[in-house]
Amino acid sequence: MENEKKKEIVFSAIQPSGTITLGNYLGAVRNWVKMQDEYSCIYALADLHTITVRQEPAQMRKNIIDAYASIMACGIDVEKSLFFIQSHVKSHAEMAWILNCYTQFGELSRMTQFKDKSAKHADNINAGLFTYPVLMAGDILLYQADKVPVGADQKQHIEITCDIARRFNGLYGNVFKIPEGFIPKNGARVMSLQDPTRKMSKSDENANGCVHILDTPETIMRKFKRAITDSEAHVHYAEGKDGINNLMSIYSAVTGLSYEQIEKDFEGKGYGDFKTAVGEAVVEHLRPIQERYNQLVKDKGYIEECYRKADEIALKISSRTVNKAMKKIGFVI
Ligand code: ATP
Ligand code: LTN
Repeated sequence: MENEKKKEIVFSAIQPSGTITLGNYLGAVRNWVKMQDEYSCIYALADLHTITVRQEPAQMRKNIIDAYASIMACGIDVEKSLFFIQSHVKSHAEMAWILNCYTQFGELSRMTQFKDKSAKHADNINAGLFTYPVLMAGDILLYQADKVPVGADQKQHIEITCDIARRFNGLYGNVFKIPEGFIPKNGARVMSLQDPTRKMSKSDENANGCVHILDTPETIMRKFKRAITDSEAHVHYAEGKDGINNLMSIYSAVTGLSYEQIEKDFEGKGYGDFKTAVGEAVVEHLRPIQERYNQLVKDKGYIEECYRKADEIALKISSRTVNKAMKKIGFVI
């Protein structure tokens, strides 16, 4: 009887704005993989989101296919989960427009990611950058998702999604399921190896701060060996030791060891040994992912087959929600 219970729905997405980072993987994608058996999972490449920042067309095309193959290589199984490309499913743009009219200027002005990104791209503070969380809210609400696995930086966007959904439901009845964020205990906020007070990001200017899941073992080792730490040379987790805390959290996430165990294992050893151990553990963890990726990219036809199939199903599911919302609002459909 138990397994006849309807599975809860999981939705999440990632921008193909560059190569997938260790932060994306530990904060989000790894959980997507883990949730595939227990939940009915729907994942997307949020390519519509990426044009809030200027993209070079040929590079963007390449990034989309590479990101799709990378996520599959991380363990997203297209037989179990739906994995589609956002721009191929027109419901996303439609829902974003509708929800824009149920979102207040004031609440969008409070989004910290908007503040950060508009400071970073001061020459292009476009309306899309401002309404980005509304597109994201639509992504989630279209699929009536119960849970949304994301890194800690997306917490505020999940909250605004719930606010918009409650507001809409308050006006028109139960149209949207109210989702819940699902943020991992370990790896929710991987920091830059060069500035451990800032999150590791695909678009970091300092390439040494960010580990990409497809970096070669040599590159990964070099980046970890150069990671910024403090001058104490004692491996333990403590306030103010941002660099070491970050390395411990990465090490713990890939080995499964507790902080206590790590402190014990590295007692009397210096930071050099620890950095090497973290680098090696990450290299080993990523090795099978890189092998699968190298196999997958050889067959672009297969990749296309996978996303086309998923795009079609996603369109069917999401159109139902668009129609329901439009009917309630008063459109003649
Ligand atoms: P960009 O640099 O283009 O803003 P990003 O690297 O921040 O991109 P997104 O595509 O915006 O990545 O995020 C995809 C997922 O990865 C989200 O769930 C996000 O919370 C998670 N994520 C991103 N960076 C980190 C990080 N440093 N630590 C943990 N999770 C992260
Ligand atoms: N904004 C997200 C990417 C994203 C997303 C979503 C995440 C777009 N749509 C829906 C979860 C659910 C980000 O990580 N920057």
